[in-house]
Amino acid sequence: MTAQMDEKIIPIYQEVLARNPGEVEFHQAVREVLESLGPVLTKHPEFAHYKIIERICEPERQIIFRVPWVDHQGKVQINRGFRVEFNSALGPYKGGLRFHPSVYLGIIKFLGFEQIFKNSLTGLPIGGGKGGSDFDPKGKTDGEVMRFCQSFMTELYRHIGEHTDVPAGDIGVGGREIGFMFGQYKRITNRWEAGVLTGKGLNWGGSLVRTEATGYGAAYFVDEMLKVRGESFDGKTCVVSGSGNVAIYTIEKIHQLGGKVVACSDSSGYIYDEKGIDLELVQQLKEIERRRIEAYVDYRKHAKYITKGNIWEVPCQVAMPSATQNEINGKDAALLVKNGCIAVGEGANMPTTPEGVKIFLDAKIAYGPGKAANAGGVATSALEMQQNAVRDSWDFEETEARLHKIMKNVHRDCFEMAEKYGAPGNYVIGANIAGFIKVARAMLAMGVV
Ligand code: NDP
Ligand code: 2IT
Repeated sequence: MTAQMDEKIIPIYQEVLARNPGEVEFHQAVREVLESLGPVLTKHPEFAHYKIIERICEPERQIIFRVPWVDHQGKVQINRGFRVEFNSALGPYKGGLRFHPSVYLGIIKFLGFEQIFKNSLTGLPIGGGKGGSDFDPKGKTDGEVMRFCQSFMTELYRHIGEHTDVPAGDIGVGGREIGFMFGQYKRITNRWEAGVLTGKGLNWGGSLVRTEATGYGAAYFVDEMLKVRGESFDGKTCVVSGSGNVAIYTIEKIHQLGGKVVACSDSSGYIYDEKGIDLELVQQLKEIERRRIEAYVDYRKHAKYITKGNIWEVPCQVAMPSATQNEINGKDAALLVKNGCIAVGEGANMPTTPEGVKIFLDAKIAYGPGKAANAGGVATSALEMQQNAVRDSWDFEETEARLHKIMKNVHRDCFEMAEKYGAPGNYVIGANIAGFIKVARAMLAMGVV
């Protein structure tokens, strides 16, 4: 496993295991944070006295609901919907909705738990939450997706609001789904309440740069880690897994910063293009035509498609996992390091297994964990909320400059906190402690609630 857990914290973790049986991803996310917190409790006995860690591990509210809808053949379908409102010490619950067949409570809870610390790291007033459904948007018609989203919102609307809980996108939820959900929320409540959802369209309350924000932010974070080491993206060979929202804009920013991305993927396989990925083509295939990444090689004959291939076998200096949880295991991590990888920035949430994280940390490469590296998406959601609150919209340059500054600050806070706690260069410890302390202080101030 990874680091040792402090003996004061072991019973807390055991209680989490006992109270949440079978939720393995949630256990993994909690363990990774708790392993960093021993020295914090030693320094701050008041956090232990007021059971801050125990309270943070228990969601404030968990909502599970039926989502019935009618498919294009007239058949009734039933999915399960979730919203876990984890922690509201710093602001309204904030976090995305994931639509993917693998979704169950353990995945939503791992994501919601991570979101608490990520949102804290942004420095903006947002609490942590997450939601979603086991609905699979793949292969569904626009009409089916609309009816599903309307049914989902017909229950969710009573739990959310601009000052309560503000959902956004995640895997399987992008601009199309946010539009259908916003339309249904508006209809049911008779309120044009922009701040209830983020990731909206640009002509109805959305913010410029939100679409690009997670990928851009992740590349900025890696750029900061490289700078500390006297390096830059310039001329570096990079690999970005996934080919969805986060992957696409990670590739774009890496190319702007002088790197060359040679491979990206979806759940069926990966493409390798030694000349550098043609991003316009990927966008056409994925964002407009909604096709598989395999189609890339129909247009770029020199490129290769490797069915069911492992993208981490492609030698690179910078790796940015941007698909899903646990996509890099110990063997993949060892292979990346062996092939000369010097930096890993996680666009996805928890994409590296604990064994993989240990290998990156032991090799002392620059490793930016998701809750820090991918914070740019939710940060720009918070900027969207700010614009909505004052009925304003900022231009692209201003919004991107704010995102860039936020990512520099997230990097600096993690870096400095790691040094302060005697673990220089360890962004896992830095992110966990910096994210935790802000939430813990707020909870302490608010009493036992
Ligand atoms: P998208 O739905 O746009 O794209 C997801 C991509 O990952 C697709 O290429 C998909 O391939 C692949 N993928 C998804 N699930 C799996 C799986 N189980 N196995 C293999 N590949 C998979 O999602 P996003 O780009 O928005 O999200 C990607 C990651 O980034 C997630 O971990 C998400 O939590 C995280 N994230 C997203 C943010 C955002 O603002 N959107 C913010 C911060 C983090 P396929 O089409 O074959 O399923
Ligand atoms: O994991 C994440 O941070 C997101 N999916 C974005 C959440 C948001 O509210 O913008």
